[in-house]
Amino acid sequence: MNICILGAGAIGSLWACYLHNAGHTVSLWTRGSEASISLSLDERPPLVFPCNQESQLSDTDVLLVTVKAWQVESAIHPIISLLKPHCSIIFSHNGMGAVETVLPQISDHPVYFATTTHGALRKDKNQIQHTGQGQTIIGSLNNLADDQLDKLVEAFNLALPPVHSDSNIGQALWNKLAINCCINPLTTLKDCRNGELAAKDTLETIETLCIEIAMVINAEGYTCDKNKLFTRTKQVIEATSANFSSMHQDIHHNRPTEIDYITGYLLQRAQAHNIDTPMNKKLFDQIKQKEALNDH
Ligand code: KPL
Repeated sequence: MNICILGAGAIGSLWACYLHNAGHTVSLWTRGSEASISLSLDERPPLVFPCNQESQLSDTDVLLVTVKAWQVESAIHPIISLLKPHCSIIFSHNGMGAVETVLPQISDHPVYFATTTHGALRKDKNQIQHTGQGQTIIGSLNNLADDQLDKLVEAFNLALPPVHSDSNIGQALWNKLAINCCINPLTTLKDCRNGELAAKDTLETIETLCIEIAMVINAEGYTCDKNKLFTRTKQVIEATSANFSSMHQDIHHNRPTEIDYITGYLLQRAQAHNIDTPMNKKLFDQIKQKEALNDH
């Protein structure tokens, strides 16, 4: 397939290398004007990808959008008219609420969401490290997408397994969002690695967050048990103990965070159901204050 990756960050670059190695023709699309980008995956010889080539974009079968939630609209808007009619569009980012804003503009395309737990680190512009094996779940976001879901899952699974399809992608997204609501703001405010959240007083805060989050997820019509969520959060804290969360890294590098699409999305849905979520609100306000001190 001809695959274009919109956004050459850590996860986008990781997929670019693995999809290329699986035999696909991969190009990149970035904010810059460079005509090619060289990427080495885990000390392997560099691969050179064409970049920002309109001819390549107009022949793309699959557009994989790996920019952050807050960049989705501005990144995809200028290129929609360049895509061929049946080009599949797969979004993959932390958080919820961003794709809804662009769905009406791309309703002629099969649209999917992919959520992944792979760890990737962009060591510099040309070096990408696969820091943690994970898995990927892909689900359809519109009716047009259902027909080709299996074919896409098979192609992505051959490139970087395991990849599964999920007919209830909303549940998978809420599961991920719940974990991000617990880990990302706290690691950012405490300026620590994920593992340090296992301290007793922090776990009490996380337990309160889980109670609030489970109420919202249930009100949205999805399944969430507060005790299971607490246990799963502790497992992720342990499994990713040496990592700095993505929100911690954003603040550290003076970038905007995804808070509006993580805790912010939870608060919006809580308000719609008249559910009180004071602990999540407190963390949201504190991250907003920290973000305002960044000059981006
Ligand atoms: O997804 C993550 C993130 O940092 O955004 C977790 C699961 C918290 C791992 O760091």
